[in-house]
Amino acid sequence: MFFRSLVASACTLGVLGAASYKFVPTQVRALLHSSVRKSSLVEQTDMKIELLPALTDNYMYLLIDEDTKEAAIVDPVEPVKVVEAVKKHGVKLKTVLTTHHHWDHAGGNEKMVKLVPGLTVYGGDDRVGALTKKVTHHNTFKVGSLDVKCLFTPCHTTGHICYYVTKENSSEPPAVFTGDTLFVAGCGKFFEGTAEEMYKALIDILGHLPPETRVFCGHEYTISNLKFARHVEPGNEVIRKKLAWAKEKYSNGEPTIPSTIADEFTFNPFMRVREKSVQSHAGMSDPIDTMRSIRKEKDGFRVPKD
Ligand SMILES: N[C@@H](CCC(=O)N[C@@H](CS)C(=O)NCC(=O)O)C(=O)O
Ligand SMILES: [Zn+2]
Repeated sequence: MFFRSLVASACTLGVLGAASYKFVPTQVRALLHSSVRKSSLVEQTDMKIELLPALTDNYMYLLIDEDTKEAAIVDPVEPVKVVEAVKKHGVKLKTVLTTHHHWDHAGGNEKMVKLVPGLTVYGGDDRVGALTKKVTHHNTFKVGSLDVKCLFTPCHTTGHICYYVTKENSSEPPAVFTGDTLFVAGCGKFFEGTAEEMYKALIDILGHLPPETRVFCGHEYTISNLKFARHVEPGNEVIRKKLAWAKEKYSNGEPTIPSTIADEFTFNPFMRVREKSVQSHAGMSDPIDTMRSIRKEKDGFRVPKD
């Protein structure tokens, strides 16, 4: 686990900014660019979403409108990989969707717009590189025939945006790109926000999306998140089953993403702060106090080996 501790925090580098990345030794940088993780494709008749692994545990997502073959890329931190995927699918890349300004998400924007001139770059924070359209809660726009709605979810950062994607009259599930707000079985650290804000983001905003909505998050943290979830709710069988499934996926280099909003309510402790089992673990009776308490606990949690 030397590898993990060495490269643990692309996000920390993000907080420090791109300049500090220059001082990371070359060997470590090479490790950051893992190539063993497989990409994968979620195919619907209305939209396709290619999961593109980036850095150690980040994801970029290529969103394709099947009707017009127009595409958007979420958090293109490795723009060359994006260009390759765009060529492979034969689509027109028009849009960049930036979830937040951290380096491991927005750090590729400047290069992305150089490689593909004319892109519209969306984001909710002036700190986002190459930003052309600043958005806030419930702003909407199109990617081809797909509708994108911005969900303002400040807490991990003050300008964090999730992107909710639907297609009119479709019988297939919508998609939401949750960046570092909602992870599979976890949530982002509260770098610039409060438990109240994360409660609003997870329960009031994301939690009210249609339950079948597919969740595409910013990092592959599922195994460590589920180990913490198991610690919070040792008696929750859904968590144990999901952990066994996630370990199997991970060992094959396959993503554990997407999940759904409905599934998150069954195993994600931060989505379950209204449950008695989670509240009693925290020694709290209020959901927001529970959110604050378990986030603090997870910040210092030593992830067990098994
Ligand atoms: N715990 C992370 C460490 C890296 C980290 O702090 N990541 C940021 C996002 S870049 C975060 O919000 N992590 C959520 C968490 O640790 O629960 C891991 O599993 O590798
Ligand atoms: Zn991140």
